[in-house]
Amino acid sequence: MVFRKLPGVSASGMGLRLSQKFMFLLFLSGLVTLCFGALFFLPDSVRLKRIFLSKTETQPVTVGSGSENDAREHLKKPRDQEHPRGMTSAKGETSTKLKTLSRKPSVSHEATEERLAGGKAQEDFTLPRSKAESASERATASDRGATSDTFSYAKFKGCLLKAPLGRDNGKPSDPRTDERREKVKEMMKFAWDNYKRYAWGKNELRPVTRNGHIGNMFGGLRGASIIDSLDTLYIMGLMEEYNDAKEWVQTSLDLNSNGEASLFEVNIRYVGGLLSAYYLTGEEVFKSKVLELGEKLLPAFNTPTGIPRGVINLGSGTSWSWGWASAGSSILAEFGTLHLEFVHLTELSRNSIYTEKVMNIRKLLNKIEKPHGLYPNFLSPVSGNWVQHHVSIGGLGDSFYEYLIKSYLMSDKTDDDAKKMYYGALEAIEANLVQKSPGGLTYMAEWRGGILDHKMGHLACFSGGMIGIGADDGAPEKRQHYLDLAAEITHTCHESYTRSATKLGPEAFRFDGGGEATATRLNDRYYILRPEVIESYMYMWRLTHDPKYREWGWEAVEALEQHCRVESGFSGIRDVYTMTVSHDNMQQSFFLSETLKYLYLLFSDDDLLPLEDWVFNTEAHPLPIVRKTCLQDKATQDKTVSI
Ligand code: DMJ
Repeated sequence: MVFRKLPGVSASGMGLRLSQKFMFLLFLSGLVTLCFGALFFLPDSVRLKRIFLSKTETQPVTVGSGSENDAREHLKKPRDQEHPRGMTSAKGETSTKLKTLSRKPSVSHEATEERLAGGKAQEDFTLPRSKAESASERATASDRGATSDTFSYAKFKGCLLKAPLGRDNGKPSDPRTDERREKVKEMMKFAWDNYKRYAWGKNELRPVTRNGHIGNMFGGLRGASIIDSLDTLYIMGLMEEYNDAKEWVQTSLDLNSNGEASLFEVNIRYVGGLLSAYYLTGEEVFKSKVLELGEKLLPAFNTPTGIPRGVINLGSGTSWSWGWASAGSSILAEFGTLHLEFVHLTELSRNSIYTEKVMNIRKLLNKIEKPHGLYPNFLSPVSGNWVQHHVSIGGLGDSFYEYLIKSYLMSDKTDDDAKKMYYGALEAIEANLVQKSPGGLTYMAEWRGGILDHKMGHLACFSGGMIGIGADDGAPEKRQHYLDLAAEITHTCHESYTRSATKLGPEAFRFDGGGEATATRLNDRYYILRPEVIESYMYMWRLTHDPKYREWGWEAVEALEQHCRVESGFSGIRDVYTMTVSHDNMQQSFFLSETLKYLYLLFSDDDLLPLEDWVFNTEAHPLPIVRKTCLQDKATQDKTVSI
């Protein structure tokens, strides 16, 4: 039987006309496009979206920022139940696609070193965008005149005024002080030994349950307690422990993580910790690791204004704003706490890109209009405008101010913009935030669009030390005034400790509702081994040598021993006002990096890490003052000799 082909009917056997088939295909492709398109508009929590989109385009898992929401997260819920928080995506600015780079000889010093060391990157020509961008940025920077000389550790050492560890490692001549210092060293060894025994390679120790904690602040990086401890172990002369830590960095610190990290936390703990370990010891491994890590942070700055977002995927370079930060804004204490480390990344790499990134932030902040001269805590990385008018010297604002004065000091007092901005900010803080309580206590209130919140956070207690170290460099007639203010704030913070049952201070204390320097809200009563109050004691001791600061430090040691020391480490407590303590089961890495280091320095002679040569980053990692003229003179001398 012969089938006759009907006119206008396709041969496909579907029985459709060509035009009908075309219409059908058009409809089908429209439907498919619509379905995939719709995925982008689904809320980020929808599972379907996570399945269909690549990981880097979905929302990352992380916790809050280092300045206010960092470590207390674990107090709210059991760690094991931590879950993703919403974030504001910035995928528009930073592509997450893989790019194939053409083979090109590397121009960077660190890459050369890596090749010489038989490093892993030699044959890897398919790099994620983050790598690609920073490689091209690097090339641009060197085109723009990054110096060709390499960093010389010997020259750097030659430009220090004093030996970093002093004459006798800072050993005090007074036997009682020496005994106290030995006690702090024992505490460090105890904290470290337990971390090593139960949590080696994890980020923190959980001292009650005797296991490790990883968390989600560091984007898959591990060993936060190791990196944070390197310099403390070294200055305390705990050399066996320091060597274990160094070996771990050599063999196990893997920077090729692909997780979402807090730019701020990675910078202050990992970059800061590795930098100071390098400057103190001259061990090349710390330098090569920190340069490798520094490069991974650069894509966070790829925003319309160059103000980085809070969260970065260390593998892809994609960055996000914290979901809790209003309208996709960046946090002052986070993007304002990069300067010290980034200047040193430029020093070590001889690549100006790092300094350019932070100078750009500085320029924007300098230019932008400030309400009453104050710097609000939230800024849009897209428009470069403030997002709301909450000002605080505590969480969300704190270390921005600290880094202004420390940038000036670290520049060998040449960075005049930093100086001007610091004293301008301090003047505005004094005019708007500094208060005196009816009981005569000086404190820093918070400012919400002109309305004062009479609360001071533990975090804000660093400001005693900050105002103290800046006292010498403002107007000469204000020197004593600044020293007095620094002493008053430190006194108030000490009061917040003495007014509690445990003699440890709460997370936040208030000056309204009848009380003074006391937490009135239940959820402000915890203490998580934070350093800020002790940090101010240390600076005030160095500046005044008033013995009360050492006594106050010793009170803190006794309280830590009594309430925070558990069988296998140190733990934060949930309520400083009750003697039947409940432990939070967390030995924060900053306890090893800051709290114990500041205590040790408090009971040491001033020539251990002298302030003439070193500034401490906000995680207490000492960074050397950059003596440009001296370094240049030394370079000229070298040339003369070699001619
Ligand atoms: C540390 O990580 C740093 O001091 C940071 O600036 C604020 N929070 C903690 C300590 O409290």
